[in-house]
Amino acid sequence: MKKILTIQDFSCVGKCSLTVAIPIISAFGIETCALPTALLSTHTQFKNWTFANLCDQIPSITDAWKKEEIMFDGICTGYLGAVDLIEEVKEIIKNFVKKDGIVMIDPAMGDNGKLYAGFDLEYAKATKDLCALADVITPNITEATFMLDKEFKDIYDYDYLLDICKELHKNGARDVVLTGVKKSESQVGVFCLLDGKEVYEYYTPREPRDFHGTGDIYSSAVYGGLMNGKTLQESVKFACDYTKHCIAKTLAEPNYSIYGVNFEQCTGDITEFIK
Ligand code: PXL
Repeated sequence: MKKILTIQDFSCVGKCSLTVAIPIISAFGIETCALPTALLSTHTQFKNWTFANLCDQIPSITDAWKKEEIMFDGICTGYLGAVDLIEEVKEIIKNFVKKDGIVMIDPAMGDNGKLYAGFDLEYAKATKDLCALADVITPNITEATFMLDKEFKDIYDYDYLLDICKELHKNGARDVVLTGVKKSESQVGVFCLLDGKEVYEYYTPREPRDFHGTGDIYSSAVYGGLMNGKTLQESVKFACDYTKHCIAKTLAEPNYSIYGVNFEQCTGDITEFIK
């Protein structure tokens, strides 16, 4: 059984980061160890929330892991929370991944042309440096343009997407998966550049509204696929279909919440995919 480490915040309420990565990656038959970088009452899309940075805990945790000779078959990261945490995560990636392990970084820090509350250009720059250590990165267009100091566009063409991916590949990541790409008003999906050479695109019909946390569900599903030996194309395609199904399940509920989607009701898709 493969054993991976996921490093992200723990938001008590709101279905994102560790509370989706642990169940989803586990559903792929992978032991999912977790390092929380911060403790929040909810994710930051709510009006009232608390944030406790857990950075001071990390050195003693990693010292203990070293003594226990703990190593992981891969590491995936998401929303981290502060620049000091990013520095710790870089060290963990350098020291705790087995040879040929897969490192995936989701530079979760913004959407719709804006950074999330509490993040600034220094955070975006530190995240760009972190992405240089990855085999695979999964930014949305907002995150990509903040990392590259490029103009954010809501309407774009193939060349704009390809340029972004090429620049992020040049920064260091092997494979770039640009998420939340609108092919048209009615289609959303991913634009990928594999090893700086091959383009792969996949789109599904777009649901009528946005839900929080879907980026985290998406990246967890991509990572679960990769850790099961699926190709990047197979993994990103499955993750699109899975996320779409989670949104559809949510929309089917009366009084649904926009603060997270019903991923728990779609885990059968994962079982089917890895069969
Ligand atoms: O990646 C989404 C996310 C994760 N964690 C926290 C967040 C958000 C989005 O706002 O606030 C704490």
